[in-house]
Amino acid sequence: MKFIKQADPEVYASMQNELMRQSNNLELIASENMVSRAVMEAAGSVLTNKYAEGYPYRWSKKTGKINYKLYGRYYGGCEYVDKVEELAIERAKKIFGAEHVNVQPHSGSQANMAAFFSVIKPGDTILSLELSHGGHLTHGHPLSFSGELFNIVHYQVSKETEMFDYDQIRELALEHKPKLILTGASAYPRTIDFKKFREIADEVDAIFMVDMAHIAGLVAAGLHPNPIPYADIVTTTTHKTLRGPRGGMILCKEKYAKDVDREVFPGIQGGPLMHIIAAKAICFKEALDDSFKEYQQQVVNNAAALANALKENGFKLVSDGTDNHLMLIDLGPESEGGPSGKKMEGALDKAGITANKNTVPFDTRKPFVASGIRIGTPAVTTRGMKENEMKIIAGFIKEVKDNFNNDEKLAEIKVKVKELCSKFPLYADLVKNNR
Ligand code: DSN
Repeated sequence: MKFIKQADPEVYASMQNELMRQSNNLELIASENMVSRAVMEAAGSVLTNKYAEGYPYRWSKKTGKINYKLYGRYYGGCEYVDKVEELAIERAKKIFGAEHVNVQPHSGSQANMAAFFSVIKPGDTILSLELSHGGHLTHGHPLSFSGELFNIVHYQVSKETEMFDYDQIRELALEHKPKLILTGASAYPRTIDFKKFREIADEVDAIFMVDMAHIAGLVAAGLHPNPIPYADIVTTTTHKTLRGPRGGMILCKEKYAKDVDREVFPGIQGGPLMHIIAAKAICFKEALDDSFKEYQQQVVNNAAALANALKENGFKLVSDGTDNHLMLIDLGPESEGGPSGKKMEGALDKAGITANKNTVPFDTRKPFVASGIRIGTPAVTTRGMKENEMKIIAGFIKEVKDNFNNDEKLAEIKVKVKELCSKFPLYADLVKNNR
């Protein structure tokens, strides 16, 4: 970062501090990961200079299919970025078996917005998972565009199992006749049965949409059922388990392809971020390699090992465990006297462990305080940690909980965390060069 260091020492200092935070801390935020140097290089490349409104293809009048030989941009000089976007699209189609892919959404939220606009209209009814039960803001929260523009009906998880109750979802669908049924979650530790959702959607003649942002890497590796065969339209981010740059993507059946393209551009976005699309293309190449499958298997194995070790340490987990890359610790209600999610998040931070507070189903605390902590294994697995380290991490989390008000003790744990992290170096050359 020699140019940043010279041009802007203040930004440089913060970036340097962030590098060291990522290097010295245990990153357990379930939606975060650490990208390869190739992905990072693309995200910081000359492609940031290029305007490329439009697409690297046009729809052929003859065949009705996309044709990469036809110029589909509103700017000249796009011949090289065209190739990059084509590579990203074709690789994503191959990974997930999708009929059509749009790699231009700047984020998961924008992917969701464009997806909704492609298939339904403002005022239509959406049936989706409630945020406090593991859903996402853009799945209909009143403060999100989704809640403002659409009529939202939410399903929740079962009070007994803390898992999806497909009978309840079906009943709500029959009662409210939604135009669109949406599944996918930010904090749901269990496998989602897309076939059941499809059957419910068919029964009420609804569009079926899946937001697979959290599990996309697992899906790519065949470790979670693929929603593509069942859903009309699927959205994802590329930076979570998929381990690419921060961004979004839409995958859909061919019959929705033109509408999706039109809603992304010019519907809700202007120029695509070509440097990020290059980084997505590289991420997809990595995802097609056998080593990616091994990585995802280890993510799942580590999550299972961490969940077991947490339970052995006396923690209660939402739904009693995990099938995927994440788990939710239920810290119990205020009356039990333990820390809230907010307090625990702060204590973990002081110990060099990064996670986020999260509501648990039927939470009695406010969302900003919350009674849960969400934990995921994608980032620590990228660093090379395995089951043995998961046991050590569970021990750290237990120590933090037992000492959440004791800053001295938390500082002692932080030293142990740093020692563990030093055995699994992250961006070692960057750390060395910038010290
Ligand atoms: N998807 C959220 C998360 O899981 O952290 C962020 O939008």
